[in-house]
Amino acid sequence: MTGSSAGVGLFRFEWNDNLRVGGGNDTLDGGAGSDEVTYLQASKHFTVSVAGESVIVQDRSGVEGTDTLLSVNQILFGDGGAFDPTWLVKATQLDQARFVDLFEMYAAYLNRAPDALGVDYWASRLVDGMTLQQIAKSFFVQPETMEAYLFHGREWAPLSFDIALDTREP
Ligand SMILES: [Ca+2]
Ligand SMILES: [Ca+2]
Repeated sequence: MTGSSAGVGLFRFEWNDNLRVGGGNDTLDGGAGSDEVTYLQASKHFTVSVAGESVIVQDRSGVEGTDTLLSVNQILFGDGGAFDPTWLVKATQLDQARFVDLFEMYAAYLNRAPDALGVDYWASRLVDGMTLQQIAKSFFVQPETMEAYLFHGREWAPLSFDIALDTREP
């Protein structure tokens, strides 16, 4: 499926679709099924934000316009970059205090500031009902975490952070 180069009013697709939006400003509703939207430009050209249930994908180079996507499960970029925008939408439902928890977890476990997509992914898992402890466990199976701990020669988990977690959730 291809959107018009001038941009379109509204597309709504009720099956599993792989959609190629055009150059203008498009509004696209994936409808039912599992939907992918493909952009030809590399991911570095895009800014992705959330407005309500929709994801706004802006091509800062101007080539692909600014598109409003609803019910899309995967966005693919020309450089092979891909992500699930439903994380972004869900992440916006998380309250500020729990975002702070996530940021602290990044600092404690990975010793770095979180990347935007990583935070949105884990924020969406919190909204899904995953606990901070479960997320902490998931952090440990990531190669980056193991490397960070080997590099700094620390014990397996920062003790102070474990205590913080224990007091936070019953
Ligand atoms: Ca669909
Ligand atoms: Ca477009």
